[in-house]
Amino acid sequence: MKLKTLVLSGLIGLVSANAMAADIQSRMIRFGYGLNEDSNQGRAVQKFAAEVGKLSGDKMKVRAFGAATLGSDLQMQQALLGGAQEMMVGSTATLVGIVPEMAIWDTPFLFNNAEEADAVLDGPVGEQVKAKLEEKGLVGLVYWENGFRNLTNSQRPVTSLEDMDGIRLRVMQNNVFLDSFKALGANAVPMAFSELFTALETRTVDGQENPYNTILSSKFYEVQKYLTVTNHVYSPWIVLVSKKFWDKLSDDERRVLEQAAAASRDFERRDTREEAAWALAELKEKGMEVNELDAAQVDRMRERLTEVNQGIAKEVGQQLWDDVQAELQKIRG
Ligand code: TK8
Repeated sequence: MKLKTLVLSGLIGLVSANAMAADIQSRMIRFGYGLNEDSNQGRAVQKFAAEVGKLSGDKMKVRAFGAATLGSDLQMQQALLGGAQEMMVGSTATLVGIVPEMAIWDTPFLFNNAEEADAVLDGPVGEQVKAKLEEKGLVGLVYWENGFRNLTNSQRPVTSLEDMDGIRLRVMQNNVFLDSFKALGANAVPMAFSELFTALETRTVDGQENPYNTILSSKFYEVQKYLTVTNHVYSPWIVLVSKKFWDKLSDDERRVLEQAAAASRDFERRDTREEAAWALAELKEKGMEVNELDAAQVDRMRERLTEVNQGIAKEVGQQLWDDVQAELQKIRG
């Protein structure tokens, strides 16, 4: 054997020896997600699957199902609760029916940049909100970045608040989003992401809002002409495990999932930010007309959107609201 092969097989031997010694059974994990395989979400699920394989000596296998083939976020959540599906990733916004505190992340303009989001989500408050899932039958592993959301529509360039008037806008199935866009004058329609492309194509709705990455990977540019840079809210994704499945796992098996999730998070955030940095130019290239809002319009929008803040504080509890604000103060110095 060549030296390289020897060293390599030695290494592989080591990994599987560790996995062998550990208390790891052969496990099949069905992991569902909403976006296409060729998306930041799909790539990160692949990364997670590879890590789980590596850390478990290939005993634990992740089978990935993209493009909502296992159902919408809400349907997958139900499947996890019932134990019919082991894992998923989706927007925290779609979880508010199970854990109302998740609505804190829907606060318009909560974070000024991704660093603030990372610090709060990975810090004590983010952990505390994530931990609420457990008593409801879900285990939250890590937050991924969906990203800052921007507005698209097929009707007209939106450069002022008034331009939003009457636009039929799909929003996530979440009250904060519904109230926010009603406050902006849009005709907001809650709808699952899995139905969105068709709804845009058939003009059942005029517009939607999502990060550049998603507008690109879901090919919304094919059915949406206008994009307005609003960055109105930062959306996290959260990686979930069915508690029914989790309860069957040994400590070693749980550690495999936790370590793989942490690796996938770091990968996903890097990948998403790299893609977001060039995605807008690509969307222009694909024919979208991109509009920026001038400072006065941003202020007006911000003012209108923050009308919903009191409602959010009520929904999540004043204490949590204050804790997040305090944490942001600390970060901002
Ligand atoms: C994907 C969704 C998506 C979200 C939305 O399943 O619904 O608009 O941004 O990422 O969770």
